[in-house]
Amino acid sequence: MGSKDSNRRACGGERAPRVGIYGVTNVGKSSLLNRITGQQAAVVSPVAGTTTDPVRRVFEVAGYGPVIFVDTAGIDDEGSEVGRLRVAKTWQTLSEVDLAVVLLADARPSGAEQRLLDRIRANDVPYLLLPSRAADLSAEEVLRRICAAIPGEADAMPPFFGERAIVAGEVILLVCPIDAGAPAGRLILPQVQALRAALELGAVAIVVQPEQLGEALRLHAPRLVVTDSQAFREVTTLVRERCPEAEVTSFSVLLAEQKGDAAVYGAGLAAVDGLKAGDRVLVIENCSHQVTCDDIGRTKIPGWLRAYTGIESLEFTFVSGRDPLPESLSDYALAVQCGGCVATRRMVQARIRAAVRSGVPITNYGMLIRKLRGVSF
Ligand SMILES: Nc1nc2c(ncn2[C@@H]2O[C@H](COP(=O)(O)OP(=O)(O)OP(=O)(O)O)[C@@H](O)[C@H]2O)c(=O)[nH]1
Ligand SMILES: [Mg+2]
Repeated sequence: MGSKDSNRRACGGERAPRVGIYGVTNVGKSSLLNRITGQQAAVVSPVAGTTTDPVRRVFEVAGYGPVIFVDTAGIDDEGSEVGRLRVAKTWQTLSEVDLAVVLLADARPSGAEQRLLDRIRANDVPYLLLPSRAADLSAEEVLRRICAAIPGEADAMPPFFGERAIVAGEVILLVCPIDAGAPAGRLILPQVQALRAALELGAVAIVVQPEQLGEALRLHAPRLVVTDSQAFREVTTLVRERCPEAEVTSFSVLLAEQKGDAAVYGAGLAAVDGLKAGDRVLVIENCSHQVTCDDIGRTKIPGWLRAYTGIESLEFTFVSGRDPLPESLSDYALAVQCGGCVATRRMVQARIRAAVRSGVPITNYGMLIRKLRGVSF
């Protein structure tokens, strides 16, 4: 377990891996969760279909760190409409988990279990098979096997500043507006992640609001300027004028590179110029927050897209948090994915794959805003 621990520390360690528990109804999924956490986390009963919504429980594994376990509804619970809804919730969790623990009822997988394994493989989720009820394994042994099977995040997650070889002592300037959209009393996650990554590189991190950028550029010659997407135009203009050798990017573009797929997003961006009257645009956000009047995904992006294309009749659909993407994805002319700061890379990648499979061009908030707000690179 030690090497995984150092892997997770290397990437910041703030994200606990998620482990889903899957199998047919009554196979002992909830009992296993309770046994390994030593808690009554999930309801257990002999009635098939006891677990309905996924149950998530954080558990600190000795010598490893926190793991989020996700207990799910049995995948064969399809005899009723409500059962089918339960199973659909189980399938959704496949885009969030880093490891699937599959409890097999018998030595050989049944038809339903085989379909489960096919789904897991189709979602590229690593999995661990455990024998029926895992009753002859101690909780410690089950945890040991699970932790050994969780892929190291550092292996999968590129560094926050990507391929930029930033040298200790170089200045990274972060532009963080404290406006009506900023949460009270704290920075948002991408800003914290950028600060942390800059410190790890030994860079000199300077943080300003857009109004103080001119003063900061008078005092420092940054190698990299990272701005909130909304201030892209002003920040780029000023940096080009005062410090032309500095690269300007945004938190959302860095996240697009780290968790998304810059090439797919770049190709998706081209679809903006082909949008037509009545086209449908899907806006995908991974966090869930109260919608405000100047909400970036709900208000600003639709407004900027309508203004840029001159097409008032664009129709927008919004997906937030862990909600599933619409069934009829191919009805959309464009999908726009947020940076995914609170999402796992796997979750963002799953959504990109779904769009690509349906032939829907997909791009990212930051890259789209950079285009719509008239900054050419
Ligand atoms: N003897 C024995 N019984 C078990 C074991 N694990 C679970 N059971 C029993 O099997 C029944 C179902 O257990 P659950 O943990 O609720 O099964 P589940 O897979 O979560 O079921 P659903 O939520 O309905 O999909 C309960 O009566 C448990 O007491 C085990 O290891 N040994
Ligand atoms: Mg259960």
